[in-house]
Amino acid sequence: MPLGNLKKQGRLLVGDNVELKKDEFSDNYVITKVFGRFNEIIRPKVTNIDQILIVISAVPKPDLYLVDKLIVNAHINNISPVLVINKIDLIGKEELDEYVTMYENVVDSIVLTSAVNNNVQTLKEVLKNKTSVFAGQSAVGKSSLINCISPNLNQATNILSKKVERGKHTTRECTIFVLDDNIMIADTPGFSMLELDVKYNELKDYYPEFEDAKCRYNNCTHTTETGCVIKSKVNAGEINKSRYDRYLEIFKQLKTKWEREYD
Ligand SMILES: Nc1nc2c(ncn2[C@@H]2O[C@H](COP(=O)(O)OP(=O)(O)OP(=O)(O)O)[C@@H](O)[C@H]2O)c(=O)[nH]1
Ligand SMILES: [Mg+2]
Ligand SMILES: [Zn+2]
Repeated sequence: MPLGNLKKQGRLLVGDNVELKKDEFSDNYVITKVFGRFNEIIRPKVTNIDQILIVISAVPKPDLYLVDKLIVNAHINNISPVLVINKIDLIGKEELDEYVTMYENVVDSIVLTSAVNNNVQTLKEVLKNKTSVFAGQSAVGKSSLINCISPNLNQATNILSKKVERGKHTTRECTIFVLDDNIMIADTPGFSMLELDVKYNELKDYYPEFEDAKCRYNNCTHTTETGCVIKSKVNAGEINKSRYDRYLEIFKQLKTKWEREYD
């Protein structure tokens, strides 16, 4: 069956491991088997991924709700989340420090890059011997970074729309590249919406900074309960307040959705 049809039916995803057989009568190969998947995510739509590279940049301004949701999604699917702060040639020190402190204890690593200055050495190290996927808003520089890592790929890139400082959705489909040093990396179209597939009272399980909290109630959601250790830690400045405020908002949205669907 042609590749396109298998993809449309959802029977084949970018990242799938397959068995190929050479066609007897032509130079074509046919897929005879799709092997089992160890994980599968919907946004970006990929499978068998070791790490997700969440890319943010100075412009367009990061949507930190999207970043937090991508991290939750990574943890749900046992994928290691890495934050890539790109366009560091444009970012002020204060803003950079803010992102680093906000996420240093939340993601597995933070990598600073600049595609215009060809500053991708650390990123290359992080990619070695792994299958990775880029995720993030349009125009943060995902395809530009891939081009720096492997210039002969020459992925299309495009400038920001000046008026609204929004990307132009240049990359249209997800493509995986096999590079030297055992690097497999998928470039993906930028996106700004992500729906989490998690029950509101389980959201807390995917926040590393909430781990081992000894709140008064065992099943404390760290929202309105009395005797909540997490709230005290936020007030004491031990947990990042803006991450916590976004947690409360995402919790509220998930709860409203749940009540609409199940109550
Ligand atoms: N100053 C600066 N500009 C960059 C950097 N990286 C990328 N850009 C520019 O940002 C714009 C968008 O880059 P792309 O690589 O197309 O962004 P993308 O994330 O692939 O966007 P989509 O494919 O739409 O999701 C281009 O004009 C790039 O030249 C960087 O490190 N510094
Ligand atoms: Mg792109
Ligand atoms: Zn609590």
